[in-house]
Amino acid sequence: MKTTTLGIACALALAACGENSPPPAPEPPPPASTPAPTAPAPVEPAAPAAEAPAATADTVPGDAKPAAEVSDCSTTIEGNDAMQFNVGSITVPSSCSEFTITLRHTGQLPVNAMGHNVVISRASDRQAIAADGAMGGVEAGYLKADDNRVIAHSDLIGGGQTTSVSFSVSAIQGDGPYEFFCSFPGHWATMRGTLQVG
Ligand SMILES: [Cu+2]
Repeated sequence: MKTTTLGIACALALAACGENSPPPAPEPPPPASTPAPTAPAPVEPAAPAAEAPAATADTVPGDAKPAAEVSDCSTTIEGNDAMQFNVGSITVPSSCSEFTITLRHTGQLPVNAMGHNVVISRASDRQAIAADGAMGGVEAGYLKADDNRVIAHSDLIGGGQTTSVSFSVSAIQGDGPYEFFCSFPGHWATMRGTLQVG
């Protein structure tokens, strides 16, 4: 019956029974009250540095993916959170004078983590366009301003968004081959396909 006795003793002399219950946790120290000189905002997650992709310019891009379905001089393609377009080639009917590519980002990641766009250029210009674009950052849509190697491009979008780009078909009837690709750093390794007039 020691417990009971102790209990009563405690009831009579609360202060003496401190050992039975842990002392109240000390208040957390107040946050350092130095007038916070705004710490440099953490730069947005380092864009995956243009890691050397295994694919080279000589590899046929998107060769394992289906061709885009085209109708009314337009097509809709998809980009996802796994850094993939759903098609590997787009053939523009020669009867079209203008062509529109709509891009749906079917993923959920935000634009600064998994942004996608559609850039149209000569295949031989792709790497330089992407390298220069990477320096512009996400705000610039990962494209250099007024890059005249870019034939056309859409906005850079995040998961759940849709964008589109239109261009004159005559612009891809010159000295190709031409491609569509995503200029987000590192993405073109998997996100590109052929673009031709057929
Ligand atoms: Cu992308």
